[in-house]
Amino acid sequence: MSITQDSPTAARSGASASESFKASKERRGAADTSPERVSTIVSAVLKGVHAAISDHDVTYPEFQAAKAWLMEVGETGEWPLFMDVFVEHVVEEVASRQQHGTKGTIEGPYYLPNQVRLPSTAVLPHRDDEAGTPLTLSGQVRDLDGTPLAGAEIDTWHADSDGFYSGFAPGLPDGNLRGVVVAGDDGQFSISTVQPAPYQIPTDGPTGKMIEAAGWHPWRPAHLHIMVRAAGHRTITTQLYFAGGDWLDSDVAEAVKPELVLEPKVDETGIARVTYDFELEQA
Ligand code: MBD
Ligand code: FE
Repeated sequence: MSITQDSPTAARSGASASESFKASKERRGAADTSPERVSTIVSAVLKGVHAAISDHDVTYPEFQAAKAWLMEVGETGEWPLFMDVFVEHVVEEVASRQQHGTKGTIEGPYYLPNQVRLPSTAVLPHRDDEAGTPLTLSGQVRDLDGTPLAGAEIDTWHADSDGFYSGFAPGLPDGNLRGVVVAGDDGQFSISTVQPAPYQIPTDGPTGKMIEAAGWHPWRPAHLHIMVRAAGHRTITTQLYFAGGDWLDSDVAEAVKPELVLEPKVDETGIARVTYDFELEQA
């Protein structure tokens, strides 16, 4: 790890994640929630907060510190980061109760739409001197009944071998280690890239400071983010992890599922190879 002078600051990655979220489709007001349902959910959230205060004798200084901290999360733009790390996994768990096929998991704050489209056998955009173990993920996209899904899109993004995401850290070329791979007529794909490093929540922002104040660790295990789309099918948003990697059993974002852990084998040329097939249900 080289988290030295060109580490992304929390302010920058948090603010970039906020800008990216504001530009996305998932906007306030789009949920169409009835007043009764708003009342039910907001009451439940407040009840939980009230219970935490009452059960643990929260003091005035602690209450004021909490207010200052909440303001700082907003001012630094870290709400998307905080929400995706500490809350999204439960929303995903609820959504997944109705879903079949490949397991999903959280999207997180670092997806960017409209990345370069690549053929079914593809190398993700990377720097000439991109560090990290070469990694090739290949597989097939299928319907639940086994029919190959021709032209399915495998939209992939991941951190580099220092744990940084392009678009959210300084010094990385736009689109680095991001791409939309289009499966062939047989639904097959092969994506060559490099092994990502674990991701550390920026320790200099309010999310990182809260984690430190609680004595927790700020790490996510190494992962590939993948969104799989095919006409007439439900889009899967998921992540793939690596067996034996650090933080696999203690992901700060609680987003690891056993079905999503890969076991790549390094071949004689030094490339870590692994296959993973995606199964999409009809929309
Ligand atoms: C990430 O890379 C990520 O995937 C999630 C879910 C939250 C923060 C950073
Ligand atoms: Fe991530």
